[in-house]
Amino acid sequence: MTFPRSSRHHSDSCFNGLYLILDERWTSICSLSDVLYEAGQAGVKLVQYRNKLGSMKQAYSAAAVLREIAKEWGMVFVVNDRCDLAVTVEADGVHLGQTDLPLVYARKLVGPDMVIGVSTHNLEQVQAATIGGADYLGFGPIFPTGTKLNHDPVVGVQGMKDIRAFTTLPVFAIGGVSPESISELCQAGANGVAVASGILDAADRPQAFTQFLAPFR
Ligand code: 3NM
Repeated sequence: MTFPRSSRHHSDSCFNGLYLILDERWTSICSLSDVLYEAGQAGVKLVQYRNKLGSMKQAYSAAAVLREIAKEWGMVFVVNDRCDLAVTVEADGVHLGQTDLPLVYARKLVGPDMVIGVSTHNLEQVQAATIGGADYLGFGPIFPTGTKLNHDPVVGVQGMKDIRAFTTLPVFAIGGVSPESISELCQAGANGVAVASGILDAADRPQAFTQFLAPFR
C-alpha cells in the first residue's frame, strides 16, 4: 500500500492528536501488538515503530506484524530511522532523527508519496527540516524522559512557543508528555503529542488512551 498522495498534506487529520510510539524495548513487559489493537480500539490514528537496538531481521519481523494491524485499523504506520525497513514493510511513513539519512536522500529512497517526519530539538533544525520538505516535525524533549538515551537538552513548553512561528508544518511535542500537559502544549502551538512511556508504562492502557485522547476531542 502506498500512502495516498493527498495525505501528505498538512491539513490531513492524522497529523495532529496522539502519535503513539511503539518502542521495541517494551516488548519485555508487554506485547506491542496488543497495545496496537488497543490503540485502534481507542481511535488512535498515527503510530510509529521504534527499534534502536534490534537487528534488521528482528525489526523486520516485528514491524511486518504491526504494519498489518495498523492497516486493519486504518492507522497511519511510520517506521523510525530506517528507510529500508519502511519501504520493505510498505509503511506509510518514515521518521528521521538528526543522525539518520538526510531528508533529501531519504526522499530519494522512499519515493514521493511516503510521509517523512523529522525529529528536531532546536530552531535551526526546525528551519532546516521545514525548508528540506519534511511532512511533519517532532520537537523535544519537552520534559525529561528516560525513553530516549543521550537526548538533547529539555526545551520545556517555552521551547515549543519559541519555534512555533518558524514553521508551518504540523509539530508533535515529544518527551515526557503526560495527559495533564497536553492542553498547555497545544496552547503553545503543538498540533499533537508523541508518546511512548506515558502509554506503554500505564497499568491500565485503555484508560491511558482515553486520557491522552480526551484533550483532542
Ligand atoms: N524523541 P516518552 S524524546 C523518541 O526529543 C523521543 O526527539 C525525543 O518517549 C526527542 O514519551 C523521545 O516515553 C522519547 O518520553 C519519547
